[in-house]
Amino acid sequence: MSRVYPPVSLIGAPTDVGAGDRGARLGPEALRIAGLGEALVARGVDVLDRGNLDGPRNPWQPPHEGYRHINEVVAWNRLVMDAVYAELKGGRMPILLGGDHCLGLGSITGVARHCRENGRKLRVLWLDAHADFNTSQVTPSGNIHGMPVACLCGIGPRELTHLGGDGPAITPDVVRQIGIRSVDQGEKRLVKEHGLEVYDMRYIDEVGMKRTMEAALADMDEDTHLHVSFDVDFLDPSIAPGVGTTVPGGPNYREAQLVMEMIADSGRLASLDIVELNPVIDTRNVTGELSVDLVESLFGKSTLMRD
Ligand code: Z70
Ligand code: MN
Ligand code: MN
Ligand code: MN
Repeated sequence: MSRVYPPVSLIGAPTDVGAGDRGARLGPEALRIAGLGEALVARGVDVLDRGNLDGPRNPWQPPHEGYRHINEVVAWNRLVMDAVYAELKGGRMPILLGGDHCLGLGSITGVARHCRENGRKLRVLWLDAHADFNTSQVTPSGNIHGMPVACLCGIGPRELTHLGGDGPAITPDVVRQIGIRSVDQGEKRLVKEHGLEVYDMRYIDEVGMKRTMEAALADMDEDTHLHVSFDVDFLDPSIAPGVGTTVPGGPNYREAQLVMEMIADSGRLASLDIVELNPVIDTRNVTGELSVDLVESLFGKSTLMRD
């Protein structure tokens, strides 16, 4: 299926305030150097690089009352929420260049507001090794990049669950998680309690990626806004070493390409996060380059068919 894409805006959010390792603050630049903008232009997409947001530095402190750097996390997420919302309002597709995954909170809160105001149904695909559904009670680390999905669903501290002002951004039924293979003990209970739709690696191994994606993309229509939150640690570490938290047993190159191609074929992609790329840990930006490769597929690049 060919599709004319709306104009895209790249938004850099160079921070790792939510992460357990420093380096994701360099993600936006690594994605640019890997040729993200040029690759989209080559796909025929109109691209504007808005540059980087400018938030507080990473104070690199231990957790306080269960959270690390909550004030800085709030500040960065406000900036991201406003920037993402403004692009959608202006008729452009925001691509958030993280930055760690705590920024998914701001990004999706901005997207949810746009959807509410325009009567659009939201679907969130969360591509990740982790469920990111921790709270201060159950987190092993206090790192807020392990909490954004819970916060989006209204579970967490008020500053984060009410980032958009008037209550949680989404309900759990909006979310489809794919590639999950690391969930903490208490987090597991919460994920079940709230009925998240999780396609973990066991499911993918048994059923295959094609049928997994068919299920995750089912029941969307022309009123659906599809947001993809792509944590690069979704990918198997053998192809994507440049992330803070590698977890073995992730999707391989071909499975990852299929994921992106099937999202492209759905024709519903309307906003995107690329997060957790850590060039300090990477090998010659291979993970940045792979991410760009996958984004090309997400924007309809294919070998012969449907180009
Ligand atoms: C763990 C925690 C996490 C990303 C690591 C890890 C969370 N569940 N998320 N890397 N992207 O500390 O909460
Ligand atoms: Mn729109
Ligand atoms: Mn994540
Ligand atoms: Mn992750």
